[in-house]
Amino acid sequence: MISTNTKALLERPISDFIISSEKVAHVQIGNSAEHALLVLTKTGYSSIPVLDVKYRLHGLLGMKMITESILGLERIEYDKLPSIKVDDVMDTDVVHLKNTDTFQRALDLVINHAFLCVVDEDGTFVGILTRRVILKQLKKYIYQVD
Ligand code: 2BA
Repeated sequence: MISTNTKALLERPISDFIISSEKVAHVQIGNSAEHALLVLTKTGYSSIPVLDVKYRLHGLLGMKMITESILGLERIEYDKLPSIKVDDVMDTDVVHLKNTDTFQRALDLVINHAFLCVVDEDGTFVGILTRRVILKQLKKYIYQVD
């Protein structure tokens, strides 16, 4: 039996918890793997969104995808980095949230994803929801009800 308080938390809109797009490190379609490697290294994030000029979400890019793309038989072929495009190596099968989704859907999804991209009704990227933010809200809730 779900209490009224829990129900209220699960039904809260995720829009309250989004890290807005201007604060999110990203790369753009057409960028080289060399540029993406720089962004990932400088920001310290293991995976970031890939957007187009209109801020539409196309995929996710992680360090592993770049490394795999330059892995030769006997060495890492760094010289290939400038000619590889992020479009060729990104993961396009991205589970994402709509800005109208609830905390409950986000909670279900952050079990398997460290963060989720959030898009509006036009498919424009509005930001991300991280596992950290969800856990902080859960912690706040647990201490309140105890
Ligand atoms: P990761 O980069 O693997 O980071 C895992 C956790 O490590 C983060 O969890 C955060 O607690 C910490 N962390 C890593 N890099 C950090 C940094 N530069 N500054 C502060 N803390 C850092 P979450 O905060 O839950 O983030 C989950 C994932 O969301 C991150 O995984 C990253 O892929 C993505 N992410 C978070 N904030 C981002 C941002 N502003 N731009 C792009 N991607 C972001």
